[in-house]
Amino acid sequence: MTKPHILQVGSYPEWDQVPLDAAFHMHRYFEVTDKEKFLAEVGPQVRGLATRGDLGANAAMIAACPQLEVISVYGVGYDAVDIGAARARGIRVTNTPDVLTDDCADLAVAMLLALSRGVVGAEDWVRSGAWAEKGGFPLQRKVTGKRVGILGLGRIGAAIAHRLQGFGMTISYSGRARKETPPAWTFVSDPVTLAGQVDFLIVALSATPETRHIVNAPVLAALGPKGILINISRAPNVDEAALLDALEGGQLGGAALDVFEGEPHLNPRFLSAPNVLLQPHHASGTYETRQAMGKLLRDNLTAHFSGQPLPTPVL
Ligand code: 8YV
Repeated sequence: MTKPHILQVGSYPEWDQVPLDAAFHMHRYFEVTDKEKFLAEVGPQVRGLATRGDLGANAAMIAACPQLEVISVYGVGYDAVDIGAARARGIRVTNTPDVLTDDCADLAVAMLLALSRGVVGAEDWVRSGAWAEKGGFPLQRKVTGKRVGILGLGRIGAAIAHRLQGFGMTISYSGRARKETPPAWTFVSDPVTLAGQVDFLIVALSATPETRHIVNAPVLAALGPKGILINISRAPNVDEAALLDALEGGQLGGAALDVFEGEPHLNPRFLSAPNVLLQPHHASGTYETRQAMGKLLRDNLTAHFSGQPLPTPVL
């Protein structure tokens, strides 16, 4: 049987590329220079598209593939896929939820602890000789028993909250609706009110047009000069200009960020902003999780082309 033609938008580790090449005719979009010409040549035979959460599939790419049946996303966030264009043509869309929930929650907690306790600065304090020269590292901020607000209590947000409950923290959350939660967790309908009640605000929302800049100047002002923002969702959920203004002006205590507008080319103001922890969009970046994501990416494609139910459908 002819192997289905798949447009591969971005690179995958070798352990995914080998089985993909064995099962499908992979057209490596990311390797060509003239992408428009490449799409015109291979698009008509493409039946599937393999992409990543950070890369997605825009309307032009989808339109260039008139036989496209399925888009498989390596990642839980499918905001970079033009869902409207896919829906209009009845194209299936899948992602890789659940297998990365723990890693994303673990990194959110690690970022909160690292920033609040100054772990990166303390490492530099030792390495630079400042400890011997200047004495003890400056005092930092306690985490246990503090108040945390989760913006978006989905799978990842809830996993973060369960972890932080272990630190004796008071848990509040905001989102479209109240959720079934442990009784001690408090639902707050408005992000500004939530931010005003917490020491740490963690953004774990899926990115949609409705959530764009949901963390804006009023939310940051409510979080305040001792408040810490943590974003492991998507950059557009945060108004970066307002965030940088608040950090530089001392109106926000600090920020730990795994995602950035224009990543990997982030706004250079972040490099000199006070009390920020910068991470390279690696919340799902462990061997175990990325191997599970790759298998789920392949399983969705294999299921589609063998007429089986999709393991993790979005659309
Ligand atoms: C990316 C992510 O997919 O799961 C997501 O939505 O953002 C990440 O896991 C990752 O960058 C893989 O390329």
